[in-house]
Amino acid sequence: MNKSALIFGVTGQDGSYLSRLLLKKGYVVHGVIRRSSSINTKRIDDIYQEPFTKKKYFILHYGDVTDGSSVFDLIKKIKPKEIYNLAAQSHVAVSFQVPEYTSNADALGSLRILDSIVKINPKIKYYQAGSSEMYGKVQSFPQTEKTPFYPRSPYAVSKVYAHWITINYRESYNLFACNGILFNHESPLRGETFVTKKIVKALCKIKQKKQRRLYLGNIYSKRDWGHAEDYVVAMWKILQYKKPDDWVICTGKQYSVKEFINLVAKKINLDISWKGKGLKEKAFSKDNKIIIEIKKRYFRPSEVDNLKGNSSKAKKILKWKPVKDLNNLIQDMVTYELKKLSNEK
Ligand code: NAP
Ligand code: G4F
Repeated sequence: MNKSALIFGVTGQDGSYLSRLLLKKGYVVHGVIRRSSSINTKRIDDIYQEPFTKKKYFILHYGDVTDGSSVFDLIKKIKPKEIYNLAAQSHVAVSFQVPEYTSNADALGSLRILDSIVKINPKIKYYQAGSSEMYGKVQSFPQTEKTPFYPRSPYAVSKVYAHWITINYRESYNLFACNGILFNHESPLRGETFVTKKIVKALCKIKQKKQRRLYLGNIYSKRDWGHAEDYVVAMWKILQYKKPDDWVICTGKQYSVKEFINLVAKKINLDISWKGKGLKEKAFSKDNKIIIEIKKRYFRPSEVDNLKGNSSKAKKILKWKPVKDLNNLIQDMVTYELKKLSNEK
């Protein structure tokens, strides 16, 4: 009998990598997609199976974590062994623009799934996609499972709710419900408006003279960036461990956004030099043209300046460690972007 998993958020970066991992492991994977006016399944199109395929191992269903009845009905119909809740309005800056929707999806979405599990089958294992954003204004350094949270955005506050409701349901109803506290993870499939993807995409285009300028916000915040391909392995391991628990998943290395830009520029042999300070700071090309400008509109009402995790617990107990470092990550992202540009010729 194949194991079955249900992924909320299957069309996202992590949903795509996780689906591939589970399919490789012989799972039947059910994914929840939302209706949208234009098709948004490009990250999973290559593993999609026609509805008429006889033996289906990748099955998509319409649903939405803001719609409790669809959540309940899907879990009841599919009866999966494992549920991965990756569904979220996951952009921190956007969460200040749509705080109520973000809270509904990111906080109450988790509650809806957990409550359905209790009512349908409390043996279903549950993974909650928690975030290092929950540490926000960091209270200790580096951050571990014991570091207190200090969320700094509607997104992060919602994730803190999801974290604690997962623990509460675990303790109240004896659920196998786990929190992964994942630090930033990127890949060629990263959403276009997250800073790493925005930088790689723009610098590759600038190098080929297909774009003139890149506009960014705070380039002095620091992040612990890993590769999504490694992080979905951690999600799976978390649900295979003998008991439910909460886990920090990170690389333990930290770089600023500016350092990330310099590394990408070096990788594609783009000469850049920086001049000025604050909003007047700019990056120039070899021929003295402005290629990067800082714009106030990309700053957040409150920023998370400094994230760096410690995943010793996952390393020791789950035997998880990242395989790809920042150099591998940048290489993968750059290769993907350059190939895409050459296909556009
Ligand atoms: P992502 O690319 O933005 O994907 C989010 C997924 O959630 C998409 O499939 C999206 O569907 C879906 N979704 C959004 N609202 C939904 C709703 N109301 N009902 C059902 N599905 C909904 O995010 P990601 O980078 O893969 O991250 C996966 C999860 O991990 C998210 O919960 C994120 O907050 C969390 N996380 C991410 C990171 C990171 O660095 N990537 C770090 C820590 C935690 P559409 O395609 O239809 O929009
Ligand atoms: O790439 P970002 O938007 O990621 P952020 O805010 O760290 O959130 C991501 O990681 C979290 C895990 O810690 C996830 F939970 C969350 O879902 C998401 O995946 O921004 C990174 C940094 C920030 O400090 C931001 O202010 O880059 C800075 N930044 C500077 N200029 C920018 C820009 N961010 C974006 N998105 N766009 C800019 O132009």
